Amino acid sequence: MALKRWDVFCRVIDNYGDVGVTWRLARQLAAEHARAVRLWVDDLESLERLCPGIDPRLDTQRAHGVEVRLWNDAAGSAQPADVVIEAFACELPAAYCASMAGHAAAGRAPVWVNLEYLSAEEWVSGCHGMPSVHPALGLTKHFYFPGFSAETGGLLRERGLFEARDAYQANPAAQAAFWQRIGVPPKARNEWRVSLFSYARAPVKDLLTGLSAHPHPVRLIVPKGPSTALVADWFDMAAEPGAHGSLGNVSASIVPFVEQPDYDRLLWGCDLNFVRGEDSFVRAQWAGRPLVWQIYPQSGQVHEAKLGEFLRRYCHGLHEPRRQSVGRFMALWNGVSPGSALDPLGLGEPGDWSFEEVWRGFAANQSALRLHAEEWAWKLGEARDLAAQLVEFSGKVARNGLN
Ligand code: TRH
Repeated sequence: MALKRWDVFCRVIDNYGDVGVTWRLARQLAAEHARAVRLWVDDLESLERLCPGIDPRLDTQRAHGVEVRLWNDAAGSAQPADVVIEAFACELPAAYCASMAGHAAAGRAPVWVNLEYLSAEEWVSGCHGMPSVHPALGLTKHFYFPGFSAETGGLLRERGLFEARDAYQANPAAQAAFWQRIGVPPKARNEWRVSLFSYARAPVKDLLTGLSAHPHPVRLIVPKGPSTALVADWFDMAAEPGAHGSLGNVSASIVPFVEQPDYDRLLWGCDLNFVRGEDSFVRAQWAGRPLVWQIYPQSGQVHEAKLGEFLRRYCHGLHEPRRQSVGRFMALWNGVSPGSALDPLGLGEPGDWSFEEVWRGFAANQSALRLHAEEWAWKLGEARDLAAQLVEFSGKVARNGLN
């Protein structure tokens, strides 16, 4: 069975992660797997930020080989595709589900997959691929978990991504052209470039204090977002793209929120990247450069276990004191409390470490952390990418009649 037609449903809860992941997946399914993909999004303005070619006034449009549809009330009456991806439990329209049941009754059940959020936690391997039968309709939905181990659904990674990254990182002229295009001054000698994409609660002022003590020039590059006001305040400059400020050794540039492929270039061209959520977090890993992750906060502090499990994997093989400086710095950046899920990492009591001291250790270890980040990317890149695995998984479900 060809399973040619795919529907991907995305509800934007907040920020850009939900649409960021589904837009990336939809493009890859179309470009690399020749699937006819419809991406249903309930908030086209958010998608427009990632892809300025999108016109939020249009209910239907094509972009990058994908049919982009506004998820409005009319979506329920669409004919179900061969494979239906429900991203992050976004709840398909009831009428659409009823049509899926109709197709199933006629022996043409669509493959129905719930794409879950990324987590490095162990339990994910056990739940990846699990079926669940809809109580009223009798349709089977499968849970698909992205992840870091071979027993999970993998990570989104486009074909040729590493080759494109390596070519870019080896090409100073291409980098200079990119920085100029987004309004960042040319790189000074010995300059350390740091990108900053974070949530509002990140201790940005502590970071700026830490950066001020750096022995070489530093340029902080901040795409417009929650941290821009704090940075602008520090440098006494406008909080708008195109603004630049300097204080001692540290300069800052506010840049526009760039389109998704440009954000990769931004990460590839920096020496250290502060990222958040899910998709920028994965992209920073593919960049092969040191990263600091601000995890999306969840109620009941459940995100702390996710952070701890990622750190356990990421820091494996890193020698002291690097392991400790990475662990402690990410704990501080995330405001993780004492006695938390990070305890098994043996980082000691957070009360005992100051931001300034931990930052100093983290900054001093950057050369070793860069090698580590390169190796980490290569190691992760040995696994098959999420889109390829998802295509195979859907084929299996259809063939085995498990849907
Ligand atoms: O924006 P995020 O915080 O998104 C989320 C959502 O909050 C979601 O509800 C939550 O569940 C999830 O995180 C874990 O972070 P994320 O995932 O990194 O998404 C940001 C997207 O924006 C990503 O696709 C990269 C893209 N981006 C650009 O294209 N250009 C830019 O300039 C920047 C800064 C980001």
